[in-house]
Amino acid sequence: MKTLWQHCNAATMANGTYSIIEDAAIVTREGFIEWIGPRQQVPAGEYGHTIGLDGAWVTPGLIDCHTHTVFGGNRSGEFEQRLQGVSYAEIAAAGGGIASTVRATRAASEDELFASARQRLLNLLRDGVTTVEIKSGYGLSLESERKILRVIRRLGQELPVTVRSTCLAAHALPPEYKDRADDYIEHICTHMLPALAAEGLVDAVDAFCEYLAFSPEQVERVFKVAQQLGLPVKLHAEQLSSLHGSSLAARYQALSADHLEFMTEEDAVAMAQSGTVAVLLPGAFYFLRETQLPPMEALREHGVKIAIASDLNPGTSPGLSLRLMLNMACTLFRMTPEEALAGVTQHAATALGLGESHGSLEPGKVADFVAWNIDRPADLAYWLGGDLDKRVVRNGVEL
Ligand code: DI6
Ligand code: FE
Repeated sequence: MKTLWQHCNAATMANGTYSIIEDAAIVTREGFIEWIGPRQQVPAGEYGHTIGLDGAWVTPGLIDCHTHTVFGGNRSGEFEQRLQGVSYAEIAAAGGGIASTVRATRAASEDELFASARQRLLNLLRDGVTTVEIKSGYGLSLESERKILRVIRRLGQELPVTVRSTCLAAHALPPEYKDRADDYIEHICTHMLPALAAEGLVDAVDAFCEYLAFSPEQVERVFKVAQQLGLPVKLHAEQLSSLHGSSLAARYQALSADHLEFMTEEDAVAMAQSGTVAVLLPGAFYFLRETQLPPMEALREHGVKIAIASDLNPGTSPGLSLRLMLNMACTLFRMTPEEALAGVTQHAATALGLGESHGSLEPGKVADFVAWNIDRPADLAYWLGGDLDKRVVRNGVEL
C-alpha cells in the first residue's frame, strides 16, 4: 500500500546540499521512498493514505554517527574539579577519567546499563534522530565489552531507531594491562574482536589513536584484524595531537576519521582519495575548551565529506542534543547551516556505511524523515536546544 505525504517543503539533502523542493510530495511504500517531487507532478495511482503536513519542512531523519551512549556512572564531579583548575591529565593520573567510567561500567549489570543508556538515547531521539551509532569502549575486557555491545543491540530492538554498533575495545588501556599496551592490542586482535564479531555484535571497528591512547602501529594491527573479519574501520584521530591517524585510516578505506582538530592538509588529501568521511565533534571541542580548530578550508578544498556528531560520552562531551551540535558546528567551526545539516544526514549516513540507503530523501531510500514546524531549514542549526515541534516518520510509519 502506498502513502502520499503532501503540503510540505522538502530539503532532500541529495548530494549533501539542501536540494529544496517547494510544495513537495512524497510517496512511500513498504518503508521506502518510492517517489518525491513537486506536488503538481505526483504520479497518478491508488494511495491507501494521504497525509497532509501543514506546510512543514521535511528533512531526512537525523543521524548521529558517533556516540558512546552506553556507560556506567557519570563524571560531573570531575567537571567540577576541572572548573577548579585540575586538568584532564591530572584527573586521569589520579585514577579518574576514562578509568573511572570503566570501573562504573564493569560494575553495572546489563539491565542497569540498558536503563541509563535508554534515557540518554531518548534525549537524542527528541531531536528527530532516526539512526545512531553507538560504540563500546568502557568495558575493555571481553566480558564487559560483550555486555556493552549486547546493550547496544537491545537498544536498537526496543527503541524506534536504527542502531549501528561499533567495537572500540582499543579506547584505553585497562588497569590489568598497565604498561603492557602491546599485550592488550594482542588480546584484542586474537580474542576480543574475533569472538565479538562471531557473535554478530559488531558492525564496525574503531580505535583511539593518540599519544595518551594507542600508537598508529598498534591501531594498524587492530585494523588488519578488522579487515580479515570483513569489518569496516573508523578512527578517533588527531584530537589532541598530530599522529597522522587520519592518513592511516584512509589507507584502510576507513568509513570515517573523527575529531581531526590537529590533522594536516596531507591527511585531508588522503581522506578525500579514499572517501573517508571527516566526523567533526564540536561538543568535545567546546567541553574541553580546545582552541585548535579543524582545518575547515583544507577539508572543503579537497572535497572531504564532513559529518557532525554528538560524541555523547561522560568525559568530554555529555551532549544530549544533536541539534545543539549543529549550532556549535556553525558558531565554533564556521560551517554553514546547510553544511551542518548535510553533516547529520547524507554524510553521517556515509560515515556509517549507510550512504546508499539512508541520509537523503530520494527514491529507493528508507523512508526515515522528519516534518519540522519551522520557517526555514537553517532554523535547525539556529535554535539552541529545546524541543522543536515536529512529526517523525520511520520506515514509512509515523512514530
Ligand atoms: N575521545 C574522547 O574525547 C573520549 N574518547 C575518545 O576517544 C574521551 C572519553 C572519556 O573521557 O570518557
Ligand atoms: Fe568519541
